Amino acid sequence: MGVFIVVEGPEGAGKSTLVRWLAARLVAEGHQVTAVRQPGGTPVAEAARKVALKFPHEMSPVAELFLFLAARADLVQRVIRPALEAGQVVVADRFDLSTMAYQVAGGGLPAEDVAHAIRLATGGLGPDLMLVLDVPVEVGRARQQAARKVQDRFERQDDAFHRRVLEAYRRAAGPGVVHVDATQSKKAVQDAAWREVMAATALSTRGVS
Ligand code: Z5A
Repeated sequence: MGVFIVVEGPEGAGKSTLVRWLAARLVAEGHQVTAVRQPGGTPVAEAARKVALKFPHEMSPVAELFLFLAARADLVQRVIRPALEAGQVVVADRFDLSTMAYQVAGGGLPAEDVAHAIRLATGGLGPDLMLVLDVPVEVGRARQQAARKVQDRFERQDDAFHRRVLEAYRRAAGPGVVHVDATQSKKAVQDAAWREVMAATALSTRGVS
């Protein structure tokens, strides 16, 4: 069985940047790596992503939840599980904690019901290591603006929504959960993340041990 690493955090925290860097570093160390983003990564998941993020009309919160979970179910079954079974390191940009942060803390859906639905979608698959990048809402927004990112439905939500999302990330705890101060330089974030990857997953520097 391979190793499953998830990078989580609010918008503009630097998740995609870190996932790209971790994947490249792991490959350079001799590992086989699959990097994925959520929602996305299969034809069904990319189609669900388009509707979940770009649909111009109102959508019921439960419909939105199931779009994210449809995307995740397909990605887990068709990409993540096969890669782990082949002994690869899977690095994911977002996973279940995003759903608990955005749809539950942000959107107000009931936590227990959503947790059940997530288990159905993933078959209970969880990461070996979850790096939660922490940045204040204003810092993340400023980074997105500097990068000229086109806003999606979530980025247009009000500040109160984004603060609830951030608080949910800050409360995250449990086996394998590590919080990283992502206001630091990219290099400092990468160094901190790499230390955690080494410590938590017992990866050798040449191939999975
Ligand atoms: N969503 C949901 O509601 N429920 C779910 O279950 C799931 C997702 C899975 C996905 O959007 C949306 O889906 C997301 C939640 C919702 N909503 N929003 N908004 P996405 O994939 O399009 O966007 P994102 O995940 O929020 O990505 P992002 O805005 O691009 O943020 P990021 O990946 O964390 O940041 P980045 O692209 O790596 O970096 C942003 C900029 O900052 C870039 O110019 C970097 O060069 C720069 N950067 C990165 N790190 C640093 C540091 N350390 N210092 C300075 N500058 C930095």
